[in-house]
Amino acid sequence: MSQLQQAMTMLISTFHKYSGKEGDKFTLSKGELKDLLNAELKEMFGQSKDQAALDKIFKDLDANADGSVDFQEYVTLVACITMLCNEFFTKK
Ligand SMILES: [Ca+2]
Repeated sequence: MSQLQQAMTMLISTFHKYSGKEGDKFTLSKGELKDLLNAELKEMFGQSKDQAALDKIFKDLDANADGSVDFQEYVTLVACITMLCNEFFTKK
């Protein structure tokens, strides 16, 4: 597999590692999102002990406001972070 294909596979498997913990297997609950952010993205979000901050992130991500973060909403988050990283590395 190419590096990009590996990255896509990792993106998918990371989502399912957390989405399968409780409730709907194919969406992230607020608790699952918190675990994912703390374990996988803590350099970007900090260790989020602040419930209000987590509530806001969750609300912003839950674009269709159904109370869970689905795969599309998760990929949007990762894509946004990736774009910010790219801007950081290409800034002159
Ligand atoms: Ca949703």
